Parts: sequence; structure tokens; C-alpha cells
Amino acid sequence: MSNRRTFLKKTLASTSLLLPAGLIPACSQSQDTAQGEKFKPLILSTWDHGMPANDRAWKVLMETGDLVSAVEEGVKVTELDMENLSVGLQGLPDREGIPTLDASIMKGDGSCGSVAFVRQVRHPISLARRVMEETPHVMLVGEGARQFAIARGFPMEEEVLSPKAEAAYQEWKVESQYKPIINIENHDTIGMIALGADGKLAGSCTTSGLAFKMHGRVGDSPIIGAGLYVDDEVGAATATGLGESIIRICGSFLIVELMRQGRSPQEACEEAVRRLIAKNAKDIKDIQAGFLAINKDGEYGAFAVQKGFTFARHQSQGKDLLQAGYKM
Ligand code: SD4
Repeated sequence: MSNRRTFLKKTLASTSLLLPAGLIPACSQSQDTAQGEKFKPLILSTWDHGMPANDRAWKVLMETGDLVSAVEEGVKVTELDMENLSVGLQGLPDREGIPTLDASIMKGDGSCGSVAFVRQVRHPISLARRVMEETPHVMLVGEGARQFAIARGFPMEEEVLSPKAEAAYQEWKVESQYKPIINIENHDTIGMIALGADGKLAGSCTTSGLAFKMHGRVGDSPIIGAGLYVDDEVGAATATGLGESIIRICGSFLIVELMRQGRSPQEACEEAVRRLIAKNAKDIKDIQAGFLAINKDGEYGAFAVQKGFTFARHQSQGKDLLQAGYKM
């Protein structure tokens, strides 16, 4: 039995009563246990909803060997999940009551595409892929992105809030306080990074962004280098949490560059969190942000500002939901 499995068994024996069923602590506070494991293929996704998304991505990867389709199809599951209020058109709207979506997709050869502040599109991740594959551009926003979707035959959805989003919006309107809420626990953006058996990497990220944000606000998720970055020479990283804090440190690019300089994925995620805390010190107690990283050898890491960041891991030996380490 590997050291990690021995560690998990021991840790589970001592902590299983504290954790939801099936949740495994990947690493305790500022401690690295993920480092050193090597898996190919490997898929990681943010939060509990990463499990069904990874299931789909894994199936697509096994059936087609197509890593980009795997990361696209995987997060489409979350974009359709009516329980999820932070991804897809059912997500919480901006302060005008309108859901606006951000998404990005990237391959390890540098190809990438994203859409931001887009309305009425059920699958912004697929639109981001079309930007990557069918335009000379990297990013389309707002009405331009919507027009591109229409031109490519994407159905336009009616702008009707989901029942849960409507209820939350009505409740928010009572006080209409402009204080964007970031979930410290579950139900956040989905970011997915994947390493194929051939050593190639890809990633995707999709979100409805902050609840009750200003109309026009864009977070980290569609910004290449902030919410997602992938480089076949090194590895991949994705982010979740308060986008402004992640953009300030170019979080995902930073992690990939730290790995390029020799840090393990876990060390790189921890350094990104340290940097994020330093640059957002004044408000840090209200900020959650978490990072996932994979290097090209199949080692992985995860770390967050605060407790509660979970991530899903799929590899040939099985799948599990893990609890990331945290700083605060
Ligand atoms: C954003 N990173 O737009 C996203 C937020 C998030 O649910 O993770 N939200 O800032």
C-alpha cells in the first residue's frame, strides 16, 4: 500500500466522524500529502459538483480519447444542474435581476477561448470552445458573444430566473445591499483540469459569477491566466472564489509559472494563496478562493484561503471527493 493510502486510512480512522460520507481529507492545514502521487489520466474539478462533472468527463475521455471534449462535456453537466446557483442560467442573477455568464477553455498548446458577460446561452463553455476553434480571437463579451452564439446556431433561452434564484433575488432586494456574496463552503464555480494518458493537458471553467454583482461585472473565470491556465510543457491550474482577488494575482498563470520553476503543484497552490492573502489582506476574512493544479507528470495539488474547499479527483484507480488544505 502506498504511503498516501496508508496516510488516508490513518487519517480517515481519526476524522471520519467529522466528515460528510465519502469526503476524504487531501491534506490538513498547510500540509502536503497530494504531492508525490502520479496519475495519468487524471481529472480534477472544483467543489462537490465536480463529482458528476468528472464522471461525464471521464466517460467522454475513455470513449473518445478527446481531452478537450472531456473538459467541455464535463462542465456542461454543472451548467445544467438546477441545484447549482453559481453556474449556468439557473445561477443567481446580477443586481438588475439578469443572469450573465462567464466561461473559458484552454489546451496545453496555448489554444484558448472565452466568453464573458454573456446572456441567454445555456452552455457558455461550448461557446468559449467555438471562440477558440472558429475565430481568430480569444475572448468575446456581452452582446458580441451573444450574436456569435446566434450565428453559430445556439438556442437563445428566455431570461426567466430559476425558482431558487428568483426567491433569493427577491430576498436580496429587500435590502439591496451591494455586498457580493462569495460562498465559503460549497456551490461555487466549476473549474476542471485534465491530463490525458499521452501527457497532454486541457481545462475548462464556467460560472454565473458573484451573486448580485454589478451589471457588466466579469470575474476571473473567463480571464485566461486568472481562472484557468494550461501549458503542456508544465501543467494546468484553475481557480474558484472571489474573482477580483484571483485576478489581482493572475492566480492560475502564477501557479503554472511556479511549477515551471520547480515547485510541486501543492507548493504552487499554497504560494498562490499566500500571495492572494497578501494582496487582499484588508478583506481577507470575507474572502474564499481556492486553486487546483496538475503537473505534466500527474502530480496534483489543491489549497484554499479558508476551510471548506472540496474537489473531485478521477483517475484509473477510482474517484473521490477530497478536502483541500487551507491557510486561515
Ligand atoms: C467569479 N470565481 O466570478 C467566480 C466566482 C465563483 O461562484 O467562484 N462563484 O468571481
